[in-house]
Amino acid sequence: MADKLSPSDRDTALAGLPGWTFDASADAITRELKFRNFSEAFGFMSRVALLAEKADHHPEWSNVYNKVTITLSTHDAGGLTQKDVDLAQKIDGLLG
Ligand code: HBI
Repeated sequence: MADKLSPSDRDTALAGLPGWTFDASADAITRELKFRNFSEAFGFMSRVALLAEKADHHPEWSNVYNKVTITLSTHDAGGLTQKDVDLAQKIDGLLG
């Protein structure tokens, strides 16, 4: 199982993920995205789902029309780990 990131490792990781915010109460990172319409939002979610399944690491997320809110945390570890940072980077990579 992945270990929770130390506060300094977390800060270093967050500095490289400017679109994400840290939620201390959940020990998780969150990003909210807006697309032109539902079809683009859902297409993006499909691409994230394939990445997540491949990594066996899955987002908590919600979608309302063109808005997608993603929260990443490692449930097995009870907080933020490198797995979340890796998935956040892959998600950002889809955004071009
Ligand atoms: N996704 N976000 C997240 N956190 C986990 O701990 C996690 C997961 N997806 C699959 C998974 N763990 C499995 O490895 C275990 O639950 C078996």
